[in-house]
Amino acid sequence: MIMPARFIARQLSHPSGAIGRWILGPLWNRRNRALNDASLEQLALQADDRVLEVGFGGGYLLGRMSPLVTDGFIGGVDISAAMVEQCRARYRAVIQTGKMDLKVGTAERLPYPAIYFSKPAHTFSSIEWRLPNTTASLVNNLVNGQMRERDGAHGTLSNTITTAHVSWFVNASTGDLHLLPTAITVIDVVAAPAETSDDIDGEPRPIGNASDIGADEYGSPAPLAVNDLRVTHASTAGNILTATLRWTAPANALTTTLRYSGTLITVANWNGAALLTGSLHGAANVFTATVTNPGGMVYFALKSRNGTDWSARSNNAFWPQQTVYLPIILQSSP
Ligand SMILES: [Ca+2]
Ligand SMILES: [Ca+2]
Repeated sequence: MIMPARFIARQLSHPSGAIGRWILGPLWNRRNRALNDASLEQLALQADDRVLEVGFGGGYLLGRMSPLVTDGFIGGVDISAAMVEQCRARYRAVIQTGKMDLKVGTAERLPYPAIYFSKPAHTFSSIEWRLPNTTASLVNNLVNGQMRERDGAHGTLSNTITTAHVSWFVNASTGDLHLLPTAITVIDVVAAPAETSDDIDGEPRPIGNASDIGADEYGSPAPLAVNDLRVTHASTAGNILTATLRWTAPANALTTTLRYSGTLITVANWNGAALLTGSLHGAANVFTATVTNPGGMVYFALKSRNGTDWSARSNNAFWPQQTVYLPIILQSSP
């Protein structure tokens, strides 16, 4: 068969259709067999590994890896829809078990945006910065592959971890890459850049004592301050005041702490106000306080906690409440 040189070159860069399927597939396999055998040896695959091959071509390495990765997962990405179609047919049985998935894509635009692969089958980069005259700042990245420059670009790295471990994440096999509390290598160890005020969940950074490395900030944000604390019922017996307090419980609150004082409770004097309860459930929205009335006003305020972080102080509720009636002004006709 004679083909124009330009046509062959185009087929090699992006095989398609019958020619790609029947000629270039087997050709690629033969040419790359030695390279693929070397890759396979380097990988030292375990049964439960998660492997990604970028540019699987005729699928030779997929076939070599499949019997070894019996309890894991093999992902494959190739730029050629024809090669993907051919290999899907060839490995239909494995694909039907859910242990292999082949997609059209490129290394630059992987169709696995949130999947942890324990062993990329060919060396590719988790993050690259490229093009001359580029100066990149790469901060607080958590990856499990190399990061590198291309084409003469410049980059400065800080707080980079390239050895992310599968055990640090909630469920890497399903793409849930939220951090587990055991990921102590990356939790509460850095300051987030000023431009990065939230995490991949849209939750504010930091949560806990400091920010975390990677896309996820572990934990729940501090509860919002309660702003509708009020006394809904009160009675006195001698100098004992019994007051029912109500409020709207904020999200993320695990515990609620209530205090009272004979003076307005401020941020500065919060710790000096007398403790009513420090162990009320975060979802509670009512509390009956029994206090000795020092005479004059009694002020109440609360803070909520998500386990580690406090909310701001609530508004003050107070007793006795004073009801002010505005005068009615009649406008008389002249
Ligand atoms: Ca944190
Ligand atoms: Ca988060």
